[in-house]
Amino acid sequence: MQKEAAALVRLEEYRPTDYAIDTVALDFSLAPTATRVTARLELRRRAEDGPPPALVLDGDGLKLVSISLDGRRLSAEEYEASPDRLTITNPPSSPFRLETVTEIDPDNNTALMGLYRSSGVYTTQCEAEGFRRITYFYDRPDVLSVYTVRIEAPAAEAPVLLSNGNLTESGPLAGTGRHYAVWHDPFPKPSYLFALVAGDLGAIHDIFVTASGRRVRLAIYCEHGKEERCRYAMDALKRSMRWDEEVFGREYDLDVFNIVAVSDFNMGAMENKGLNVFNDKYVLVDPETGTDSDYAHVEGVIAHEYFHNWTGNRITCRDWFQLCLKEGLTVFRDEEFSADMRSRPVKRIADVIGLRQAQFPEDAGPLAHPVRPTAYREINNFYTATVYIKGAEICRMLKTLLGEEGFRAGMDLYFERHDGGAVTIEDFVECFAEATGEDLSQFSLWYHQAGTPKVTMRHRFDEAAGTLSLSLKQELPETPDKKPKKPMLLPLAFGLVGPDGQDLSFTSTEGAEDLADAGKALERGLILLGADAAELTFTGLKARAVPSVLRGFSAPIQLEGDLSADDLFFLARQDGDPFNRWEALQGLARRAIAEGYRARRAGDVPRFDPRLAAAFGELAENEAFDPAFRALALALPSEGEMAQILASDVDPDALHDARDALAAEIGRISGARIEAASRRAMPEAVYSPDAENAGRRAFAHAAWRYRVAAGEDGAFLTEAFAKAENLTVRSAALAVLVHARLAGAEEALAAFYERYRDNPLVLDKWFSVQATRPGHDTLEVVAALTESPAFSWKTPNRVYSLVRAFGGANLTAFHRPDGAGYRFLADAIVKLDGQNPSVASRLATCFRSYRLFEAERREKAEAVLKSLAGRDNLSRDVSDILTRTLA
Ligand code: B3K
Ligand code: ZN
Repeated sequence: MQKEAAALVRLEEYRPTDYAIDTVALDFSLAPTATRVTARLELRRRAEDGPPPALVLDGDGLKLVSISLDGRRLSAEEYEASPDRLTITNPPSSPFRLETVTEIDPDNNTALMGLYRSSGVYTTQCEAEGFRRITYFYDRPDVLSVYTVRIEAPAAEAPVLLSNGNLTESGPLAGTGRHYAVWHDPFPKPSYLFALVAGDLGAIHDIFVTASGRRVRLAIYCEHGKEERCRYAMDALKRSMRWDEEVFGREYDLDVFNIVAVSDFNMGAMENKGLNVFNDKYVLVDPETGTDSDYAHVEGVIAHEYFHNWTGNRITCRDWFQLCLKEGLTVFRDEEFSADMRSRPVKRIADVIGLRQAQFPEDAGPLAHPVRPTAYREINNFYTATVYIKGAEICRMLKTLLGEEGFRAGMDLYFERHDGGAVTIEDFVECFAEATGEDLSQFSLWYHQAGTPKVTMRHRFDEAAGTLSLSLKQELPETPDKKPKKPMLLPLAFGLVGPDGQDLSFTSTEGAEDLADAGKALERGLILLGADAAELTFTGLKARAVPSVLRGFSAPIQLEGDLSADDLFFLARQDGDPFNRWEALQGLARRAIAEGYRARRAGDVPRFDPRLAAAFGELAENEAFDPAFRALALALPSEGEMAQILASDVDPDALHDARDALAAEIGRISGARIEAASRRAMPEAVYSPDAENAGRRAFAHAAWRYRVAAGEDGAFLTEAFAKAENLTVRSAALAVLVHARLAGAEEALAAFYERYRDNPLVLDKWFSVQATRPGHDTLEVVAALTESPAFSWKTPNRVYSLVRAFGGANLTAFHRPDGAGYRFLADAIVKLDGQNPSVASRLATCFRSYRLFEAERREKAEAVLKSLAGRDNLSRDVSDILTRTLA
C-alpha cells in the first residue's frame, strides 16, 4: 500500500522562530499514568513590525487540559490544539505569558522518549524531539530559555527529585505524603537539554574543586545496592573535569553535577545540563561485573557527556543539521582524553578499527550522508557513525593541518565568540580560519561530501639518482545524493623509512607545486593532496627508502598503495610510526584473506605466504611494544571489514573460512611463540582495570585464540573459565569456547548464566556471545534465546545485545543463504516498531550493506525489505531507513 512519505526537512529552509521564549517555568505533578505538566512560558516577538503572526508550538501525542494567556483562560476560538500542535491564532504583540497544562502517561511511554517511567524511576530523554512529548514548545535547538522546574511526587516512591541546574528549594507538602523540589538552571538552554529524574535511588557523592577554586558537588545516582559499582565512573568524571581545564581551558559552571544511571535507555547516555542521564551499562563496573573494555567505555562515555557541557550545551547547534558541531567535536575530545589516560597509539588504532567497522560501511552504502547533511525525514536516524566518528576525524584533521597551537587558538576563539549561542558548522570553521589566517574553504568539503575518498599511491625508487617519486590520485565515490564531487583536501602524514628504520631526510622535492602549501607542509611531514592527482619526487636520498603514508591514519580515507609484500613486512618491523606498523601487518593480512577467499570460491584450498605467520610471532615477541598494542596487532581484520574490501558478490561463508584458515596457519606456525610471549607479559595477580593490565589480559586472550585456531581442544579454556577471578577473563574464555564450539562450551554457558542470573547487564554478554557465534544454525539459538526469561523486548540493552549483535556482527548467520536470518530480523523490527521506533530503526540499519552479498542472498534480503517497507503504520524512523536502504 502506498503511504504518504514523511515531510523532508531541509537546511535551506531554516528560519528563526517568530517568538523567543525567554523563561520557562515547569511544574510536574508526577503520577505513573497521569502526570500533570504545567508550563509557563514568557514569550516575546522577535520582529518589531507588522501584525503578530500565529504562534505555532510543537507537540507529540499531547493531551491539553487547560490553556491561558496572561492569566486569562483562552476560549475555543482563540487556539487550536491537536496532539501534535498548538496554535494561538492571534497572539498579542507585546510580550506575553502562556500557560498550558498537559497530561502525560509515563508508564505507557514505551518509546523511551519524553518522560517515561521504568523500574519505578521517572526519567526523561528529550534529544532530539522528545520535549514535545512533555509539553507544547518550540522543540528545536535554537530557542534558548532559562528554566525553573518544580517537581512534586509521593515522598516514599520518589525520595530523589532532580532536574537541571542548582537546587533552590525543597521540602514536604504537609499532610499529603508528597514532597517537592525546585531546580533553577541559570544558563539558557534548548529544550533538548531539559531533564528530570525522580525515584528511589542510591547515590555516591564527591567534591570537585575547579581551577578557579569553586567547589562543585558531584553525585552519581543508581539503583540501591549498586552504589559501589559507580566508583570508577566518579573517578573518570573527576579526571574529565580536570582534563578539560588543562587541555581546553574549560571549567565547569554550576554548583552541582549529577549523573543518573538507568536501565531502560535507548542510547548510551545524554548530556542534559548538569544532569546527565546514562544507560547503566556506561556507569556500573566492578571487576566481577565489568570487563576491561567496559571500564574503557565507561571512562570514554563519562568524559564524552561531561565534555558536552562546553561543546553542545554552552555552545549548541542552530538546527539539527549541525549535529556534528557538537557530536563530532565532542567525540574528538573524548578520544583525546582517552588517549591521554591510556596509550595514544593503541587508542588511535582502536578508533580506526571502529571507524572502519561502523563508518566506512555506512559511507559506502545506501545510508551514506555528508557529516553535515542538508535534508532529513527523521532526525533520530542521523545520530550516525558518520556524524559522530567521521565528524571527529574532521576535527582531528583540523588539528593536523593547523598544528597544536593553531587548533587551540581556533577553539579558544570559538568558545569566546559563541558562548551562549546556537551556531553552525560555518561559524565553527570560521573561528579556525580567523585564528590562523588559513583558507579552509576546500577543507570544509569534508562536511559536505559524503563517501570515503579513495587514494591510490604508486611509487618508484631510483637508487642511482637517490630519488623517490610518488604519484597520488584521489577518487570520490558516487553516493546516494548523486552529487558531483570536487577534490578534497587530504592531509597525508608521511615519512620515508630508511633501512635502519629511521626516517630519511630529503634535500628537496620536485613537482610539489600540485600540492597545497607544499613547502611548509612537507617539512612538517604532511603531503596536502588537494588536486585530483599529484606527482612528487623527493631527492637527495642517501639510502633506499620505503614510503610510509597516512601515518596515524591522518585522514579517513581508503589508501591503496603499491607496496610489495617485502616492503610491508619491512614497515611492519621498522616503521617509526606505530599506527603504520600495525597497518602494514593488517594490510598483509587483508591481502592474504582476500586471496584465500578467492581460492576458496574457486574450490581450492587457501595458501598463505609463510612469512606472514612468522611476522605475527615476531611481533608478539617484540617487547618494544606494549602488550595492548601487540594484542591489537594479533587480531585479524574482521569479516565485516573484509566484506567491504571485497565490495561485491560476497559469499560470507567462504570469507569466514578464508579468515579461519589464516588464523589456523598463524596458530600452527606461531601459536607457541605468541603464547610464550603472552606469558612473559602476565597481568598483576590482583585485578586492576588500568590500560597496562588490560592490555596484558587482551594479549593473553589473543594467544588463546591462536591455540584454538591451531586445533587445541578447550580443556585449557574450561580451566581458565573456572579459575577466573574477574569478568574479563571469564567472558573471554567463554567467547572462545562458544565461538569455536569446543567441548565445555555448553557447560560454561550454563555456569555463566547461573552466576549472573540476577545481573541483566552481565547477561547481555551471555546473549551477545551466543548471537555472534559463526555458523548458520546460530539463528535457531538466537530465536530460542528471545524466549529466555532473561530476555525482554522492552529493554533496549537486551535487544541490542541479542538481536542487533546477531544482525550487525554475525555475517555467516544473519546472511545465511536461505534468507531466514533476514526474516527473523524483519519480524523483530515489526514487533518493536509499535513500541519503540528508535530501537526498531537501529535494527533496520543491519540491512545497510545487503548489496555487498552474492545474488541469492541479496535478492532474499531485498524481498524481505520490500515486504517490510510495504506494511502499514510503520514509524517514520523505520520507514525512513527502509526507503533509503532500498533506493
Ligand atoms: N546527545 C546524545 C544522543 C541523543 C540521541 C537522540 N536520538 C548522546 C551523546 O551523543 O552524547
Ligand atoms: Zn554526544
